[in-house]
Amino acid sequence: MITSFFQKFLAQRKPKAIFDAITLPWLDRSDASRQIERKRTAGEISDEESIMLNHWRTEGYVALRSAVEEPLIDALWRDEERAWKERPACKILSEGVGVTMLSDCKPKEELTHHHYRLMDFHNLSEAGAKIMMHPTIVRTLTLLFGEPIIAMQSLLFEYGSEQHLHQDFPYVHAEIPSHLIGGWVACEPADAENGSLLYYPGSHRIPLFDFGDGSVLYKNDDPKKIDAFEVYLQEQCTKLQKPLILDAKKGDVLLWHGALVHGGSLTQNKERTRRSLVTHYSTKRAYTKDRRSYDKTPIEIHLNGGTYHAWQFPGHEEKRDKLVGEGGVEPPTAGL
Ligand SMILES: O=C(O)CCC(=O)C(=O)O
Repeated sequence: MITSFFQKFLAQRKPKAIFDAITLPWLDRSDASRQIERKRTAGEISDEESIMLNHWRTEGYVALRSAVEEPLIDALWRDEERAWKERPACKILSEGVGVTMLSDCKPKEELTHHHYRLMDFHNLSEAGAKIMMHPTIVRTLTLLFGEPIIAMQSLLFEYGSEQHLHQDFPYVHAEIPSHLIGGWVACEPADAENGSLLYYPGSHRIPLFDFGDGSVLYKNDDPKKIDAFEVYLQEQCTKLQKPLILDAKKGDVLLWHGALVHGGSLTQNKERTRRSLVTHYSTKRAYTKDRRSYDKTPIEIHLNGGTYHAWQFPGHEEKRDKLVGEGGVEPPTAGL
């Protein structure tokens, strides 16, 4: 009785932000290593998968080397090139400008900076959708979440983002904040010189930052909270091992926990591109509406055992039947 009063008093004095314990993904629970071993001995997962799942549990990321076929990546970038010429309905996020339509954007050569990304290009490019929902990626995500998965959004980067250290869940809102995984597909070699992904192994386990009233989410209310959050992450990460900079070959994939601290490393050679496709994934349970059209019933597209949503936007048509063929080796025909 005294203890519980004391605990309650302490909890009130120091508000904590925590993920809801009931809905935590299975690998974030305290019995995860026992559950992995149980599945391995029951033959539900292989020895290699059990090693990967334990790595995820302690480090917060997994690398899938040579997972995506190069012709599929080449098809995606042919679509990207065409999009800049033909300017279909597509959003672009660029530094100092925010989100605009691609049709309103200056020609690429006239942009004064390289920090731009095409948003949800998978809705225009069949190759993009096939990469985002690649069977190896979907299978791994399904193992990591332990339930059916969905892609929430994708970002197509041409150059290193140089994005500050962050965790994804405060900004990319799943209905269950702990149900979030980031995926990064190297569309060409990436390393420290062209500003590859930088990440702190094990940082998915640091105490969560309180954005106010115990909330783990940033609600676009006060940019000063972002500054405080970044200072907090930096402080927490100095207690961990040194960050890694992803050294990737074309077709390599990195999946990271929604709470892993990461960012874009500073680009040493500004002329060198760093093509990559980033996707944020959740579970079907935790992402039931399309964030772009909250008032509409989402149109689900099923691919390779995973799901994503069609884009319900005036002027956009989801032309799945006319896009790049199997393997991504045909030239792109439509969808742009
Ligand atoms: O690709 C990068 O440089 C950073 C991407 C990232 O941090 C994100 O999309 O969450």
